Parts: sequence; structure tokens; C-alpha cells
Amino acid sequence: MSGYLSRPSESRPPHASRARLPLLRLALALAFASGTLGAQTGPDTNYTFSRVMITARDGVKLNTVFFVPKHATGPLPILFVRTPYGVPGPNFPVSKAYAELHEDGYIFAMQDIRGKYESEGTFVMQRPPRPIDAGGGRAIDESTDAYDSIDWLTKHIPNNNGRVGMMGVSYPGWTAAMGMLDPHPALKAVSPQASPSDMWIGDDFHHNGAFRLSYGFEYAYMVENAKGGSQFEFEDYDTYSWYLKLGALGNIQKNYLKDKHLPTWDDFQQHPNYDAFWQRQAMKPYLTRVTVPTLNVAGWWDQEDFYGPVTIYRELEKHDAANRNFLVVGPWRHGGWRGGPGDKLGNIGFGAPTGEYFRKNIEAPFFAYYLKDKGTLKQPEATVFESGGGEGQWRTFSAWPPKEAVTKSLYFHANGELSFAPPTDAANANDAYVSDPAHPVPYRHRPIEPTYYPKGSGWYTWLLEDQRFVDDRADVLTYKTPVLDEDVVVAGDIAAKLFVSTTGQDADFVVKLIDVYPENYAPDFKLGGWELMVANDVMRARFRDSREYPTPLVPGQVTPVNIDLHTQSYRFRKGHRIMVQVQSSWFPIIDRNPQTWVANIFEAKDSDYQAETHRVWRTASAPSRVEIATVKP
Ligand code: PG9
Repeated sequence: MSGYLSRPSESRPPHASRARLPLLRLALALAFASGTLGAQTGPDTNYTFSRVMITARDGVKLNTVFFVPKHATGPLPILFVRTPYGVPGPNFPVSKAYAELHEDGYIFAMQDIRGKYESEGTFVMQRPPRPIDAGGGRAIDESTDAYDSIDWLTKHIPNNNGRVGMMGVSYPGWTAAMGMLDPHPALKAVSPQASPSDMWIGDDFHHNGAFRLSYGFEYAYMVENAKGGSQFEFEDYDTYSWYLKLGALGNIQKNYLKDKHLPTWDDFQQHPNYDAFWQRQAMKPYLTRVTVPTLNVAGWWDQEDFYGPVTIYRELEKHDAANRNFLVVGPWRHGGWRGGPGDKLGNIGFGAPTGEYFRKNIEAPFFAYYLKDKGTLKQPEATVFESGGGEGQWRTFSAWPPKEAVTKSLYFHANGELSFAPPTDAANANDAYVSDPAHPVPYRHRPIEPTYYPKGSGWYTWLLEDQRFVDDRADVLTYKTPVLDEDVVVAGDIAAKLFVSTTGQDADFVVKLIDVYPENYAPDFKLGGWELMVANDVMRARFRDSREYPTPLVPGQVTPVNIDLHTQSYRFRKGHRIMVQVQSSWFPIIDRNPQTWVANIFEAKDSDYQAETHRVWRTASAPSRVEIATVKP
């Protein structure tokens, strides 16, 4: 969740109820913390505010607000956002929140999706698309709700030009993508931004079947505990302690939720594998044609949904005969492109105002071209920001991943060495560590505040934290190249190919590709030796051969485990080193693997969680490595 596109941010309309106040306060704090909206006490004088209930085809009424420019000189297109986080009230500072689009002139419409805030109906987390022809024309999903609403908006808002664009970040990005499935004829352009596409493979709730515990629990509670949203109240500030004391996963229901049932938590417990439930919810099967021009937007350091937007782009691309499907990726956290200059994230600088650039030079021209016939569109196929060493540049490609990229392997060697030369050892070359579920590796510096803690949380920038904090742990393996004597430029896909064995029957493997800054770093002394994650992910080894039908590891047997580390555009600069870390816990963003065989980890007992010894092999026949797509420096 991020930014004011996904969580409109100011005072509620008079019909606001007290039940949603905690989330509202959270939304307020986050939007204003970005410093871009500033304080606003009254309505935006440039716009007239209206609120209506739009009736969907099954009779359910959807709460919708719209802001119409007061001084328009002609008909304007509508930009439409559908959100589960509450629509804004009359005091929303439209012209600040959407400054670049405001300059061009649009009608802005926002809607509570069904079952949330002031909309009627039942909320279903990422409601899967309805079967075609279901319900005799009255079956609904987010696509039909978008359709019915666009129909109403174009017929009733005076002086609109009959064209609609949809946009949004994350959940609202997903609702925008759903709007494209059976698009209303007036829908002429869509920008799904950080939209999840598969909650089991790579977005908010799991990565490769490993459960995103802290996010999954806290989000499900926030969205489903009350119609308007509320936050779980932890007894500890450091949630690492809280989740560790919790013990087995089932204790959340038993000791905290008790008789209360959150539908999404129930789903987590009942569907640990990639079964029909997750397959039906995933977007891939539905992305079979490009129905409207699509601007897919992702952030390289998105802590929530990076897999989603890149996957949506790639799926649509297979059907993009008319060349209307585009990809933009910048050096951003989840939604970070929506506000502020975007020249820095956490402690890492990029040397350019990337957020401003995106809003002004990519997003605004995209909508202006398709919704207002303004200008000619010079949008390249893929526009990606190549960062590295505190600087960066926008690069454009005719395909992503770039066709000209060459895959190279970084192999693991003895004494923590990493090199482009494969290992030659015949046998028994491995590095071992004990992974103890009683002492899991923290995923970020402690204390780990609740995810969306309104008084500040490291959540938003944890992917850029200095990884030195785990260097000295005996359960983290570290491999490093010598100091680079020339730049190594990654442009395209990254994958880990591990060969592992264990004394147990299951294990998680986390692989992190890291840029190690020089110790004495003149441009910014405090970044000396910084270990910046460039790519990462986790694989729950039971799913190595099948997502649907997990199988135990055979103790002592060397087994290949492949991990998709996604994609990047990054320059490892001369004078830096490349590092790879391997570990078997990442807590509490990932739940602990019991490491013994338990068919459903949600049903594991405390005694099932056992310390086990894992080995990562580096022989000629089991050459563990990280593969990177490279282009010439
Ligand atoms: N990452 C959030 C989310 C999207 C969809 C489902 C569940 C969570 C969000 O920022 O909206």
C-alpha cells in the first residue's frame, strides 16, 4: 500500500464513520509524510466536488466521488481510480496530488470498491474474474464494476469527452488492470502501477510458496477486521519478538483471532499450496489480449509488488501486435513514483529526480495522447532507470528483457569467493550452516515496527538497508568478488541456481545479490562499505519441483533449487564488489520453515520446528551460482 493514489488522504466526507478512523489516520500520516501534499484545510478551489452512488448491474451501489475542473475550456477526459482504501473527501488537494495531470486538465473520479468504506456489497480480497457468461448478465467482478461505473460516469458527468483512463498503485493498480479485461468502449488507456499479479508466486502474500507472514497477517487484519480498516495492536514494538514468541503459525488463530474469522487468513491456512484457489486469483490466465494501451509501472525496490507489474507487462507483451503495451521501472519503493522528486531512497541517491521525470515525461504524455489526442507518443517499449553507485540514468530498450543481453554466471567458491570462473572441485566442496527456527535471521534491522506503523516504519525502505547487519551470522553464507576493475552492467533477468542438501526434509533458501560499496567512499563517506541489495528472493524448497504438489527433501541428497531473482537494470561500478548472500530464514516477513516435514505448515506444532544443517555445494557437477543478464558497459 502506498502513496495517495492508493490511499486518498484527507478529511472524510460527513458520512465517514468512526469505525475506520485508525486506517484513516494511517493514510493521513503516510500521505503527508511524503511532504508533497502539504497542509490543506479547505476544498481545492480549482475543482468542484461531487459524490454519487453508482448502481452496478446486480443492484449494489458503489460510493463514487469526482472532482471537475472549474475552469475547463472544453470537454475533458476522466481519470478513474477504484480503491479499497477509502475515497477522498471534498478537501482532497487534487491539484497537488496529481500536479502534472492537473496541468493538462482531467476530471478525477474515485470509487470505493464493493464492500469497502461507503460502498455496498461484499468485499472479496482480489475477487477472481467471473466465469464468462455466469449469472445471466448479473454476475459481477471488478471488471464489470469498472464497466458499469465508466458507463455511468461518461453518461452523467457534464462536459466529459467520452474517454476514460484508469490508474492506481497496488490494489488500485490491480483494479485498473481488471478494468481492461472486458473494457468499456470508453476506456482508452490504463496504467496499472505496482499491481500484484500472483499472490502465491511473487507478490504480497507469498514468494514461491513461502508465506509472507508479517505482511499477510497485518494486511488481512487491516482490510478485513473492519469494513473501513483497522490495525492489529501488537504487544511489542519489535514485531520480530512478537512473531517469535507467537511460535507455531496456528497460534495466530488460536491465541489472537480466536473465534473471529478473517476470510483471507482462513484462505492462507486452507491453501498452503498453489491450488485452484490461487490459480484462479492469479492474473496470468486472463491476460490474453491487449485491449487498451497499457503503461505498466514498477519500482526496483518495491517491498510489496514487483513481480506483479513485470509479469503483467510480459504476459500482455505476448499479444501486443499493435505495440501499445509499455514498461517503466524506476528506482522506487512501492508507489514511490507518485510523490516527491524520487532522487533518493533510504540512504541511496540516484542523482536525478526520477519520480518527477516519470510523472511529467512519461505518465502525463501517455494519458494526454490517448485521452486528449495531444502530441505524438514517443513512448519506448521499455524505459528503465539504471542505478548504481549513487548515480543513474534512464535507458530505453526495444524489448525487456533486452535481446542483446548476455547471461553470465557468478559461481560460489571456497573461502567466500565469487567469480565468473566455474568451480573445478570434484567432490565434497560445500559450505554448511545450521538454520535454527528458534533464532531466525531478521529480514531488516531490529526493532521491526508493525508494517504500516503510523509513527514511522522501516518497511518502506528495508530493501535498501545495509546488509552488513547479518554478515557476521554463522547462518548466513557470503560470497564476494574481488574489487571490480571495470563496470559490470546488469540489464535483464537474474536467477540463482543452487545445489543444496540438508539434514532435514524442507528448507527455505534466500538469495541476495548485493553491491558492496568501497570502504572509503569519497562521494558519501557514510556509505563506505554499504551492502546494497540489488536483487533477492526466497524459495521454499518443498515447491522446487511442483507448486501444486510439494515434496520433502531427501536428507543428505544434493538437490538443485532454482530461484527467480527477477530482473534489474543496475551498474556495479569499478571499485565496488559483487556479493551474494545465502540464508534460510528472513523473519518475520517470511514465516519460519519447520524444516521437518509437515504437510501444511499452518498446522505445524511448536515441536515440528527443528534446527537443521544445510549445505550449499560448489563442485564441478553441482556449481551453485547466480546468473545475471549483462550488457556492455
Ligand atoms: N500491496 C497492497 C496490496 C495489493 C493487493 C492486495 C493486497 C495488498 C497495496 O499496497 O495495496
